[in-house]
Amino acid sequence: MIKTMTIALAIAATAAAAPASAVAAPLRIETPWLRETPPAARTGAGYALIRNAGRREDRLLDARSTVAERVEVHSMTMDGGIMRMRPVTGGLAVPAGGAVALRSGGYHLMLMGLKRPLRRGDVVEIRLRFAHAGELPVRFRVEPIDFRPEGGQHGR
Ligand SMILES: [Cu+2]
Repeated sequence: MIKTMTIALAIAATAAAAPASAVAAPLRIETPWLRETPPAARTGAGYALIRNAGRREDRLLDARSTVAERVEVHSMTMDGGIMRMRPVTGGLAVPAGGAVALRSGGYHLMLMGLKRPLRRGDVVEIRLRFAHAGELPVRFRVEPIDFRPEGGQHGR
């Protein structure tokens, strides 16, 4: 019993030190990070890899955080040689047994109306709301502009 408690405390301490991933089975949010911003920036961007080990599709409906007036889910596409961002309508699909990447140049979280700059090393909670998994608080760490997640699976 005491041994079990020790292990639980050790896991809790590790989780507090490094916001590596968040799990709400069957979803797993890997390497959630925010891009650091210049002091006067009014917008910020967030990235992560969202895995779905389940047998049915889920959808990221929306998100919110206390650091911004609102958080939107955006797509980025090339349109006649111009990069365009648009809010994703109807939710972003996370396929059954698959994953969706929020990454530079693709889908991302857009923090609109930033209330303070995002500084390297800060940890910011963003609550992601999914159609099936519900609302999931995720700790995003602020990283330098040229940050690439380990493995590069969603930072390319
Ligand atoms: Cu955007």
